[in-house]
Amino acid sequence: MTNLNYEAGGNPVNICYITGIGQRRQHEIVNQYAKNDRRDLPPSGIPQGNLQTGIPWLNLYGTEPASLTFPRDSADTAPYAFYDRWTDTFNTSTEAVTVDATRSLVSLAMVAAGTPGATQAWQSSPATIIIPPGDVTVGTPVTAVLSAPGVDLSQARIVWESGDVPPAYSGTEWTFTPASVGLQWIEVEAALPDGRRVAAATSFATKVVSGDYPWESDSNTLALYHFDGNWQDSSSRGFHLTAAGAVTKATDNRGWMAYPAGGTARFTAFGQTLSVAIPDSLIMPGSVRPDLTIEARIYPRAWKAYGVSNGPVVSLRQEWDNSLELRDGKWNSPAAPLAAAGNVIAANSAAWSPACTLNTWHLLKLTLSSSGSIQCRLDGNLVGTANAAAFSGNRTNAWIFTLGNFDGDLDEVRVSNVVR
Ligand SMILES: [Ca+2]
Repeated sequence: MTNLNYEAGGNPVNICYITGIGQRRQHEIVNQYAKNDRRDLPPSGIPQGNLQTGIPWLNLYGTEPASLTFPRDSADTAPYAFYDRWTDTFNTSTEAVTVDATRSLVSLAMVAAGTPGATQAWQSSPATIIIPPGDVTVGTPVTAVLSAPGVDLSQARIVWESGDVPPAYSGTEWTFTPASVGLQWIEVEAALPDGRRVAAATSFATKVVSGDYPWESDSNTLALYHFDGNWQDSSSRGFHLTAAGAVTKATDNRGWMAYPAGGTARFTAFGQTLSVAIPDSLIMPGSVRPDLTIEARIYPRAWKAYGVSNGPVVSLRQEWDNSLELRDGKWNSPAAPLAAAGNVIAANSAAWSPACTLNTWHLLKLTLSSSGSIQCRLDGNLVGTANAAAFSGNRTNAWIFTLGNFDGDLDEVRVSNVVR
C-alpha cells in the first residue's frame, strides 16, 4: 500500500505518477494519442515512471532546461537527491510501455478486488454539460454546469477543459472565459472518492466582441451570398451558386455577426467549391479594365492546396490575364493563398500568411480599380497592393466566380462593380 501511495502522490515531489488522479497532475506524457488529441491533459489512468535523472534534452530547447536546475542534477557535490527530480515534460525515460501499464493494471486490480468496493453495485449515469444558449462573446466569462442525475458529485474532484482555456479544477460549475471565435469544445471529468468517474463533452459557439451585420443589395451589387440555408444570390441578378464536392451548410460558426443567425458555407477540402458564371457584359463589356470589389467573411481552418493543385479560394476569373482573386497554389511558400489581379500579385503568400490567422473570422476585401490599383485588405488592414497589368479586351466568355478549395467557412460574400 505504501508503494501505491507513493505512486499516487505520497512522494518527495508530491506528484501523482498516474495521469488523471491526484491534485497535482502531469500534463505532458510520452503518448502518441495525448500528443495528437485536442486536450491539454493526457488520457486518465496511464502510469508514469517515477525515476528520472533530470530534465531531458528537448528538441526545441536542447540542454537549456537542464541547466536551469540548481544545484545541477549532474553536480558532483550536493546535487538534489535522485527522488527529488521531476519535470512535466516529454521525457522518454518515464514512458510507461505496454508491459509496465499492464503490470500496473493487474496489480492494482488485484488490490482493488480485495476491498469492499469490489462488490459495490454501480449503475453508470449519463452526464451532460449545460451551457447557456446562444453565442458566447469572447473575453466574457461563461458558466458551464455538469449534470449527472443520481450521482453525488459533492465530494468529487472535477476537471474542466475547453478549447484554448487551460484545464482547471472546479465544482459542478465552471466559469471560464473563451478567447477564440467559432465552434468550441468543452469537456469535464469528475472522479468520485471511490474511484468511479463520470465524463461529458459538448460544444458551443462564440462570437467576436464587436459583431457586424449582413449587407443589403444595392445597384452596384453583382452578386450577394448570405448562405442562410442555400447557395442563392440575394441580389436581383440571380447568380445562384452550384456546389461541387461536399460543401455543407453550417449554423454553428456565425461569430462575426453582432446577432448570430442564418448559416455559413462550410468547406473541408480542396476540390469542394461553389461557383457560378457571370456574363462578360456585366463585368468588362469593352476593353476598359473594370472597377471591382469582392468582399467575404472568411474563417480559415487550414489551407489545402499545398502539394495538391493550384486553385481559387475567392475568385472572379475570366482568364489568366483577366481576374481578381485570392488563390492558393500547389507550391506556395509559405503554404497559403495569394491575392492577385490578372497575372500581377498584390499580396503574396508571405504577406498573406501572417495577416490571416487561422480559426477566426476575417473580412477579406479585394479591389481592382479601372485606373489599375489592386488592393488586398483583411479586417481593414492593407495586406498588399500593386498596379494591375492591362486587361485583355478581346475576350467575351463568361467570368467564373468560385469559392472554396480550402478548409474553412465562408459567409456574406459580395461582388460589386465599384471600388467600395
Ligand atoms: Ca450567413
